Amino acid sequence: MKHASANLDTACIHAGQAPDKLFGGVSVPIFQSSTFAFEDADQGAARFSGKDNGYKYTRIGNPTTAALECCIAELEGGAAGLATATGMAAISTVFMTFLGAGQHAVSTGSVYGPTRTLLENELSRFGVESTFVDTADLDSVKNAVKSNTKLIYVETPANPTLAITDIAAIAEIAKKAGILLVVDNTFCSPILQKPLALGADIVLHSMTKFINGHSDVVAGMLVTKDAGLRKRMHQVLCQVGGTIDPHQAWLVLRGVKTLSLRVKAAQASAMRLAEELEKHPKIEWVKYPGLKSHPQYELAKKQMAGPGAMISFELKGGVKAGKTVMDSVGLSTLAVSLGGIESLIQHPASMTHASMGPESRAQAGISDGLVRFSVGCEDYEDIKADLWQALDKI
Ligand code: LCS
Repeated sequence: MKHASANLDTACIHAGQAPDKLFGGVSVPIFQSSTFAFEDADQGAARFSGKDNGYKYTRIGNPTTAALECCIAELEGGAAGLATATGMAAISTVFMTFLGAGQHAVSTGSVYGPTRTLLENELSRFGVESTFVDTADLDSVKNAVKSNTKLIYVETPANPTLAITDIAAIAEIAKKAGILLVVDNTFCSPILQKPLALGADIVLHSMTKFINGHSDVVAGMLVTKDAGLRKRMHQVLCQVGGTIDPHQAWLVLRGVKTLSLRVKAAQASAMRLAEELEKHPKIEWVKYPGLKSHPQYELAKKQMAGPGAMISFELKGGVKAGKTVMDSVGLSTLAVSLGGIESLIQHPASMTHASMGPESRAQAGISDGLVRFSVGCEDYEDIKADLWQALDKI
């Protein structure tokens, strides 16, 4: 591919994004067309039979979307990408493609709430079984794998506990069992973690988060180690219809150009903020992969290129104190989602992970007082001053 580069800073800007062949536009054109004209009936038939790989209908494929798929596949070091309308569309495509009635998945317990609910409450209606474990504990993963297990699903760092799973070790377990390993890399983005290089078969993203980075798009992406896995998921996605719109794909291409810059800037502030929060008298504990107090600090250092921009903390005074802080921030926005250019704060137990219910949350280690902070790219001192004045209100 033209402009391909092993350097991620460069790849964010150029991968899949060569100047267009028609007029030389430096920005990838938005092919905002639902359908594509055929020169004649034979060409139409050839496109549908697969003899001609030209475009036919945007639910099945689109040039703007293809540029984005190429870009993220290159950033993740994969063979192929498959863009989806949302992160959940990517997740449901994986489950619907590789799980059926009587088959079983093992998943990280502390995953994004709707991922767990999809398996536990919805796919269970179709006979899909699932077991949720602390995937940081390798023995509990080994013990959970059964003869009908088809895939292991890992989110690391996990939302919102920031627990880290050893991807390479889980890949060994999956390989031995002859099953797929799928990793949700949303919290890291390809700038900080490369699950395919560590042995995963499929890596997925909510591109709503760091990859797009501007809190103005919902989108998802699947990247596969080999093209065959993409082909099968594409078949399912085309039938189910969770396709990304070309304009949405273009917005993500625009966002991804600054991915590396944004992740590094936010991460630098997150590191300082986590260190200072840990010393704050009103804080019970802080979870951040860059802190030595994180139970998997060494593993995070080995597996990730940096600790990222997500911090979870618990306040002395529990839920009441947390509410006070969330109602008192000014610069940071009280909103769900994460990985945007702006700092966002939220309460998982009553917001993003409410659908899981209290039992699943307790099993996953999501305490009622946990507050999640997505550090943005504002000036560090401004972020800190705002959070500190909110802490003063407790
Ligand atoms: N995976 C992770 C790790 C997520 O955090 C989310 C969304 C998804 C997948 C689903 O992506 P979506 O369909 O929303 O694009 N996480 C959210 C969160 O923590 N707050 O709001 C959304």
